[in-house]
Amino acid sequence: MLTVHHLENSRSQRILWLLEELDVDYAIERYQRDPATSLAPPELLAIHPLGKSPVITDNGATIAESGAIIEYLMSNYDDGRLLPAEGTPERLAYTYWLHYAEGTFMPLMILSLVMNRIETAPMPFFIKPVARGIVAKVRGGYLDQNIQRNLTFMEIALGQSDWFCGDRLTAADIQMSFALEAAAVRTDLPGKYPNLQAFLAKMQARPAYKTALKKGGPYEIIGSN
Ligand SMILES: N[C@@H](CCC(=O)N[C@@H](CS)C(=O)NCC(=O)O)C(=O)O
Repeated sequence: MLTVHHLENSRSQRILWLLEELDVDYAIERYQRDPATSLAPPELLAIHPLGKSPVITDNGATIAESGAIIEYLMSNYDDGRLLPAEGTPERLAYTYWLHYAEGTFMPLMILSLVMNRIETAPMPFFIKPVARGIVAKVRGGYLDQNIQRNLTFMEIALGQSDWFCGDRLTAADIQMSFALEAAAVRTDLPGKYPNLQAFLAKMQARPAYKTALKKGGPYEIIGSN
């Protein structure tokens, strides 16, 4: 049976959501983060050499990387519901957002998490101003403007259609879900970007999303600790 190697509070939640939308039977193998470091446990390394989640195993294949997993699931389990037709503008948008989530936006969210952690890390008092100065430089000189530009870009995209690739949900929206949920805890998205907030509310209200949450266990995206 298709198995999702699911790390708590992580990106693999969106794979559970996708499988629920597709109505596919699957098993969940659960993994817990190290409470001190938030890293995945070594057991995940036995499944894939990078030891990250999501990973799925199916019919003898082991597939890592959310975008690759989504492509595999679309090829093998979608009946056309969550994948726009080939050769359409919606399909082009689908390919774009599927890659954009992890290729462009998530590196900004990871850098933001690292900066938050440096700001809040225990350290000798005389190091603090130095660390804070470095964080301020990274934020002021690079990170903040890139985050704002990307949030505005997505806000405009969602002002043009209900979902990222037109008027119906696609698997690219599911790939984008984690990016926006991360932005909701690491940026000023809440209260500032109405289309992004509406997207989050709409996706979180879907029955398949709620079922996946129940099956997946803890799902709280790490903000700063
Ligand atoms: N680009 C990869 C990222 C995978 C990734 O970094 N997963 C995180 C979970 S959100 C993880 O496993 N973190 C635990 C760790 O790094 O030890 C994907 O989308 O699958």
